[in-house]
Amino acid sequence: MSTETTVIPEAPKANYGADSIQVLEGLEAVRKRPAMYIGDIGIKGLHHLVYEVVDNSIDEALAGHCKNINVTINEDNSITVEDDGRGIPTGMHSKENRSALEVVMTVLHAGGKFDKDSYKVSGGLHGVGVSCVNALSTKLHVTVKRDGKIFEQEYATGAPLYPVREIGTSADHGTTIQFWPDTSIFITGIYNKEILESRLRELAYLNRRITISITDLREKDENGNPYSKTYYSEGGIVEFVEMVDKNANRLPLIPRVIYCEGLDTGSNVNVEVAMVYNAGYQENIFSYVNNINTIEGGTHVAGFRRSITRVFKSYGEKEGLFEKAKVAIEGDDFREGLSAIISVKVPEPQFEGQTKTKLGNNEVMGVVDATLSRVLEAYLEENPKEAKTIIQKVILAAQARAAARKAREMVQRKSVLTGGGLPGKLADCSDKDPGKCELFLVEGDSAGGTAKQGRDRSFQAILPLRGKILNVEKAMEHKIYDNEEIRNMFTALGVKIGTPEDPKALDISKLRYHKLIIMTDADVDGSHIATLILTFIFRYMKELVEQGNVYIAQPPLYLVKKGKEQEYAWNDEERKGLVQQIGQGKDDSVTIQRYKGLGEMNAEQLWETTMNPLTRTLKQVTIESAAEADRVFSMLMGDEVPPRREFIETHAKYAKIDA
Ligand code: 0RA
Repeated sequence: MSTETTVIPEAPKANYGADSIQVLEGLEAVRKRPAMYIGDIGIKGLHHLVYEVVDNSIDEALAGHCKNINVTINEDNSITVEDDGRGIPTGMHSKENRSALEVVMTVLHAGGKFDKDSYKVSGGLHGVGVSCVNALSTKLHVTVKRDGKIFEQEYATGAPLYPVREIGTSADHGTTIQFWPDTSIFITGIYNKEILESRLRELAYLNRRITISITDLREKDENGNPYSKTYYSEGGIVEFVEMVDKNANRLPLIPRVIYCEGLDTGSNVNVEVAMVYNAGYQENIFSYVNNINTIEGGTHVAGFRRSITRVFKSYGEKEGLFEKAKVAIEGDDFREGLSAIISVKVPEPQFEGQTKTKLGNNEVMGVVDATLSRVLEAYLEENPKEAKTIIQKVILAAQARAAARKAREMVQRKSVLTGGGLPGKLADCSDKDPGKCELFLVEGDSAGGTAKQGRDRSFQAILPLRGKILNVEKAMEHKIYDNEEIRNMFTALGVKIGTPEDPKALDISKLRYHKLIIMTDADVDGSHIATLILTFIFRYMKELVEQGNVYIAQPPLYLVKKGKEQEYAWNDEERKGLVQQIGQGKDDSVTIQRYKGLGEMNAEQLWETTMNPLTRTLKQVTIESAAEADRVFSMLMGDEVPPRREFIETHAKYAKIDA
């Protein structure tokens, strides 16, 4: 037997109370209130279990002990995560009088306390550790290769089935964890490989030189080989930012990505930034803290912005490049067409904000600013041609911003002039409580008319939109406010755009409807219009998506009829089922009506199938990953037709079902 003893360092005196409380908190607490530990018990929480285990392997890799991480979705929807790290220590734990492995697997928050020299950087958004995964699994099996031996232990809902035991010898080292999520806790137990893939790919970019693979044993090709993908990035976030722009068909303005990395020894904060300018008008900044996408930003993003503004401004002034600009240059102007990845590793991150994805640690701001500024100053001195190109773009951005502000003020002024500020085409609802009200954005005046007849006017408002709305991805900002359909959306919703301090900020406290429902035809044109509307919302009213206000209506595709009996079908499978059920298998006695447009339904049918909250299905639009959402919108609305067509035809990926 191994004689190794792992000593847990004493907690600092000041923290003693909090620390002992954590240990007292048993795994039973996790099963009682799972959402408190892993966010939710839906699809997100289910996938979070995988991230929680993978994060531990990533920590091993960041400590320099692990090169390969393999994730397998097994046929029974259990998950196996295997790494070639040091292996979880298996020796007797001096205080607990049981194996350290058992302590790591069964005591909340125990994972990080073993290794005082390396802080845990990943640890997930909730950072709850692998014992939580154990608590939420009907069964978990851990295998450790370490010190020439193989050890194992199994658990049921977190309780060990037997003490850690030795089962063989091996010259390798590493940890393998297989777990079976408890389907009496989770709403669904079915894993989605795309969700895992996009997170694993992101992790491979954020933590360069780790090979991360995913295998899905549920999906085999004709030769019986399972679906498998491997992610590895030599260049890390430099390749990440290149990929983000390339996928979105954005052309670089400078030939190579600007990159910096630095470790501040005082605070132990590590900073990495990769940035590049492109010919577009969007700002695409993706920030991460300990591998977590901080969609609300925070002090690291503030430090980044401060550095960009100050360094470019002082360079432009010193070189006399702003003299002919005739407009005041503002901070925003330095970030038009800028794509960047900011990745910081912070020992004790403080997360704030509505979704707890805003970094609060003040010390990080100065570290990011200093690290980036040093590299940017050198870059500008060494690359005068690129420096000039960037500054010229900044000046254009400032001029466009001045034009956009005028256009925006026109939106506000016009809405005041038209009395009450509501667009003439809006059929408003009578209830004034935004929490109860819904606004349907409807494709075309004729479907708009049907919707007006079919709706419940007490809480449902209708705004018909004419034809294709403007593609905001390709238009400059001032053009966007010139567009009548877009102005109507802003004024109907009641949100105000722009404050003197932040001209693009949205004041959503005045939002007049808490559900915004896009209702278009169930064909390719309809999906295109829906994506145009979604793109506009994503770029100009992102907060609405983040708060879960945006939905897509799901009109049926077919009406299956026989005599007086009739049922609706939303897909081909349902249609086939109905033909079986209504026509007893004989589809020639049955009529199938294919709905191509909303206009083919009468008001009653539209209400019954698509608008009545008791019978309809809505898809709620959510942002799982800001980088992925940006990629999709740029791809959909960019110049290249084939990927767009393919995407539209296979349907909106971001949408999840809301009963
Ligand atoms: C505690 C201490 C050490 C490593 C680990 C836990 C560890 C946990 C997991 C979970 C999945 N893979 C893992 N690999 C390692 C440090 C071990 C040492 O000091 O030798």
